[in-house]
Amino acid sequence: MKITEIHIYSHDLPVKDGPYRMAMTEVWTLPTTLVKLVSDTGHVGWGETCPVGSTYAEMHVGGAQAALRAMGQGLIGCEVAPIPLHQRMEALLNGHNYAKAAIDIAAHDLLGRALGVSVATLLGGALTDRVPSYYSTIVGDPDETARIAADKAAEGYPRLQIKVGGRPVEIDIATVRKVWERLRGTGTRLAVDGNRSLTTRDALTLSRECPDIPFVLEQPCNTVEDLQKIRPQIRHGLYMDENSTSLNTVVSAVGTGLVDGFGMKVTRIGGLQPMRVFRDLCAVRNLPHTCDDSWGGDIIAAACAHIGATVAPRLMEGAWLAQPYIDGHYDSRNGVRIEGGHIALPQGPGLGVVPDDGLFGAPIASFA
Ligand code: 0XW
Ligand code: MG
Repeated sequence: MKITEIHIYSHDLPVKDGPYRMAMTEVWTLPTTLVKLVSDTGHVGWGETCPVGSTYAEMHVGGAQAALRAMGQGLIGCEVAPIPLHQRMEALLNGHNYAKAAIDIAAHDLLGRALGVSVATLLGGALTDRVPSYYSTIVGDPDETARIAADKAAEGYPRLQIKVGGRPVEIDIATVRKVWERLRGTGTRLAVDGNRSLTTRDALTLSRECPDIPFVLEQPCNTVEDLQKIRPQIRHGLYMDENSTSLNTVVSAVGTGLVDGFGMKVTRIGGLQPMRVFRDLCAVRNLPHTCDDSWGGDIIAAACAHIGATVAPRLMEGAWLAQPYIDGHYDSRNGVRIEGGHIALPQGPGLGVVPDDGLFGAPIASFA
């Protein structure tokens, strides 16, 4: 089964009650990029990639679209199967994992639809049909953040991620303390995410001032070297998010014991094929991780839910979705939703989501 057509679409996802605010990023509207693959058997598959602005990670919408245009023609005639597809993409373009991920997700969707099985089945098999999510606060006022945290825990989220950074560390410490006052005894797991913004000094202060609060510290500082520097001195588990840009970085971080887990994004690592390798590496070393993405609509949400469903529940830290921040769905019947802090695994072949492509207007590029 070979690729005969590729269509690329651009679509805006405005942030509901925006902005979405992290330490170094504030976004109001996210332009997402969708990919539709058609095979010589007449099957269709959808992929998506949606960087959360242009400073969160080494990715931006212009880069995604340029990379997809650069690869488009060379992918016509390629086998719709993850391994030949990644080989072909590597031969066409070095890097740009987040653009390759959109093709990879579309190929998994198409293959699943052609074989009549779900993407989770292609990835090894679902262990659950109710995938845990987690809620992420924005960088905000300590009392307001604690109120939101208590509400979201009561709603059923098994885990919360509190954003910190971009301000005096004393406010971050006060925020984490107020959140913990509300969460203690609820069993809700807690991550504190600096999104690369803290100095090593402030990361150490935050950890030392909260020795009694059992959070994991997610990507507090900018570089792998910063993480190596604080690692022996912090009192909390250390998770890597933005620095884990490839399987190579993951292998080093896992092999050297630098981290206790990961916040992992499907598009940053290059799609579902590398994501399943990542999942299996983490399983070997008993490392918990998320299965999510930086932003995106129903296609990204479904991809995260399918890979998330295949992770051993004790290692699954949740699939964050942008859905609570977005109005509407690509598929009005089977749109992916979080209810009670969990995601019902989309049913049906492939991703289980069939977008109404009328929503996206004319393609910005097509290849055949
Ligand atoms: C909370 N997220 C999954 C969504 C935002 O894009 C940032 C990200 C993170 O954990 O850094
Ligand atoms: Mg993070």
